[in-house]
Amino acid sequence: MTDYNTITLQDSAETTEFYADVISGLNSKPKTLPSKYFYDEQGSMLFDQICDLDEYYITRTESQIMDRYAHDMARTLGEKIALIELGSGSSRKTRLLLEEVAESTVYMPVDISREHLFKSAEQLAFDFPDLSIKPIHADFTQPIKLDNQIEDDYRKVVYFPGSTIGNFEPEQAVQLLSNISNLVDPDGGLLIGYDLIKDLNILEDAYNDSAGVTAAFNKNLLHRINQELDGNFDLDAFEHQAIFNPEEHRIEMHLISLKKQSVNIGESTFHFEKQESICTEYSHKYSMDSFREMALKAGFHEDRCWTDPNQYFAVCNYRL
Ligand code: AVI
Repeated sequence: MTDYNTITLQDSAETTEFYADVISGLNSKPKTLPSKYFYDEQGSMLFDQICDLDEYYITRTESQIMDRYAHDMARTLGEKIALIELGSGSSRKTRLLLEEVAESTVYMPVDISREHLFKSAEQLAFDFPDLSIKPIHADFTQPIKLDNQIEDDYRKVVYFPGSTIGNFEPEQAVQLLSNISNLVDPDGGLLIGYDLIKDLNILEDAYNDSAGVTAAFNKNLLHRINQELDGNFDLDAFEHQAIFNPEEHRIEMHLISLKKQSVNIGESTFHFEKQESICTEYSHKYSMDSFREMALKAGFHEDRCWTDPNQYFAVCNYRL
């Protein structure tokens, strides 16, 4: 195994935080669970399957944009950049960008799932032997420390693909973008992919796929609570639901209790009414104007945008 010089989180600290977030989410009204906990090993695998679904246009469309414009993007980013990718770095779109970036690039994938991070970093190191890779095991929703891993003459650029920014509520999204602006210094940048508002049926089908993979992905969160936090959720007593909220411009994912029931997690007990929901994820969709406005609140100025012919998705470069 490659001996990476990495920054890691403590397992016990992760479990404590997971427990605290689950208890607080299930005590709130309406009940919620944070979507960042979808991504254990099984959840990451299910998410990879979602990305290959016909209905899930997001990955395919972003890949098409990268296929066509990665060369252009890499030229826009320039030489001597530290490319800090937030979220998993195993995907095809990352590869398309890495194939085009200057040789001097240092690639720093940041991920909360240690397994996924190291596996994909190993694979990338094999496929891109000349690329300098420095994985960082961290929760990118918190300010990230790079601990002098980058030389001073490198420009920091955060790459945040996949429309993951959409999983944050607008206020949190601005906070995250502000954290990114602090991380990259005044000469740094941001290359970000986000999902555009489109026909309601296309949106809802993407989150209610016919093979039931998204449903399994959603329910895996309950399985994870059972396994890691001593829970006793009956997965058959909850149903996956995904609906578009036109006022908030977002897909909302829920787990609906199919009966009146109680669930134990460790020492705590939670009561559910029949049809009561746990909201597990928001996936916000933007217009190019609304996203530009939001980025500006964090100090980022739009430089260039690349999109597909249907205008389903956008990848934009920002400068401070
Ligand atoms: C990671 N994120 C951008 C996905 C999305 O589309 O919001 C997560 C997802 N949830 C259900 N399907 C995919």
